[in-house]
Amino acid sequence: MSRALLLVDIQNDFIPGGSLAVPGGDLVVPVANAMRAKFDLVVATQDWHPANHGSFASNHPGTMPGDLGELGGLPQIYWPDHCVQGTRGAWFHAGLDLHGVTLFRKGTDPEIDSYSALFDNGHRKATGLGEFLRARGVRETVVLGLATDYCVKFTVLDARGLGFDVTVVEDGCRGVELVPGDSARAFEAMRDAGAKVVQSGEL
Ligand code: VGL
Ligand code: ZN
Repeated sequence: MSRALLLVDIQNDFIPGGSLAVPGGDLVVPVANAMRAKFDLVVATQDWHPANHGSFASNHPGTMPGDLGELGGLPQIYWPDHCVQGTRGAWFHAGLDLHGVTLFRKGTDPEIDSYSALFDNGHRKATGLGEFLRARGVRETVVLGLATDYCVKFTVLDARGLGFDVTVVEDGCRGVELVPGDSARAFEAMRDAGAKVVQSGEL
């Protein structure tokens, strides 16, 4: 049985100074780098939006970041422009060790958001990451990154839904916390779905 490390969206726009900064987002980088040596297979996901992406408040006149709207028939939080394809904000934190890492991009369709690395938000299409992992004999995924309350959470829930064993590294994650307590609630939801939540030192 083999396991893979999933590094979720450790991109400049989610790091303090970025357009959708996650408090303490930079602190997950050393945790990610320290974990790498324990894994043969490491995947890094990248939020990768076109400039006209429908999750951006700027593409819905009269709305502001943080507003709740709609996209493709689903409720959608409108975000600041972030992780626009080809921009510095979409690239990984400069300190993240990407050696030998496989990249998966998501959120490329302007009409569809994709918090999870495995499916879009409406579960209409798989990204291919689930198949990629299965084809390599992966049964267990270890997940960390940004943000706890969005992309980490939905990646973990979808991985559980596909039948993977999932361990989340709590100190390797940070949340947006639009509402205080969102990260704690996200970890609860992940536990309820059967994920193990651990500290990096335990692995
Ligand atoms: C994310 C909000 C919008 C994330 C991505 O990576 O958690 N959050 N796009
Ligand atoms: Zn996004």
